[in-house]
Amino acid sequence: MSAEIFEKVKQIIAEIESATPQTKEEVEAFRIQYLGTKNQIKPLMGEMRNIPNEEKKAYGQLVNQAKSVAEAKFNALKERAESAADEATAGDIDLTAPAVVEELGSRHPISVTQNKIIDIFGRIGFKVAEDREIEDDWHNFSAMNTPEDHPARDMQDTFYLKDSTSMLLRTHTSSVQARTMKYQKPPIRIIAPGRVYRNETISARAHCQFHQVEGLYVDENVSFADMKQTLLYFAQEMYGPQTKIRLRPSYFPFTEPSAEMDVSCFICDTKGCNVCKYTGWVEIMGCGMVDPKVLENCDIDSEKYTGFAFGMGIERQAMMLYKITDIRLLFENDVRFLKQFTSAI
Ligand code: 2U9
Repeated sequence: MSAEIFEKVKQIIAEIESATPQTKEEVEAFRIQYLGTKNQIKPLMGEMRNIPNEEKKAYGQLVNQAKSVAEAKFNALKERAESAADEATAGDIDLTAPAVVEELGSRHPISVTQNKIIDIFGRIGFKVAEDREIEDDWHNFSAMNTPEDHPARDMQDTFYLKDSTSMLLRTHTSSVQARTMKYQKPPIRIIAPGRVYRNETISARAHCQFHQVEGLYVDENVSFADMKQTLLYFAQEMYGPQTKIRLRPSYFPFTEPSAEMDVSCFICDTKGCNVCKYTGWVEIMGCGMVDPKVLENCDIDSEKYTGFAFGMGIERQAMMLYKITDIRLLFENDVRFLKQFTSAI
């Protein structure tokens, strides 16, 4: 009786070894038959009760052998099927096809221009100062000697925070410099780049948000001549070594005397073109000697110290450098526009 049962297990092992399932369906049928929940090997263990004690060990080993032969065969079949599938798809790959090129991003022209300005002033010792965009009225206007009834303070011109008459979106980065003067003592040599906000109607030439770089140099004996030479250096680094500058008298509440600075037109070299509107000159910034009242407002002794300051719109510089005719292009983030600018800085 037990010999018959032994024979049955050996037969099943032989069947497993000689099985040659080919298709996916045949391999699955093999798995169900020998390894599934109702497989043919399981009931063989139940036969153990009919095996004499001295043969039980050998019988158990034989049934386990059947199980491991089935598992090994199934694993081999599975591996063969997987590599066959790989080979099938390998045939679909066109090794001569060009590689997919990952698109590289590019720096925004405002960042490129801002970095260029920071770099130029950095070379003559100006450090970058940054601070908050939501400011209080004092640092944005009062410290800067802007009278209570100045139009810039009007709701029409400045974005105030909801339900506030004193918190606002800064209208210039001068507030950064007011903070620096209040909390650090001279010598101060900084440039303040950053985003500013003004309640303006959006057009090709103006936007309600734009970027500025302002500069400030405060020390003993700082003169108008120092300012002129510093700004000439900047103009020639930015627009080419042949660039000439021209200062025209102007007015700002925070500087006295004040001036507007033009550079000789880098398109036509002062011969006259539509960029300089046939004047030969292009305005690039405002500047002046820091008004003594601004120094005093920020607890700096105006008898001992003097300073010069300047301010420029980065969009204006970028538009001139890259011949961009509509400021709105700088805020739309259209990749077809942005892709045209590549720079290492
Ligand atoms: C302090 C004292 C004085 C910064 C200055 C200008 C002149 C100026 C405009 C240029 C175009 C603003 O972006 S724009 O619209 N700026 O003309 N800005 S002097 O004067 C300061 C700054 C800080 C403490």
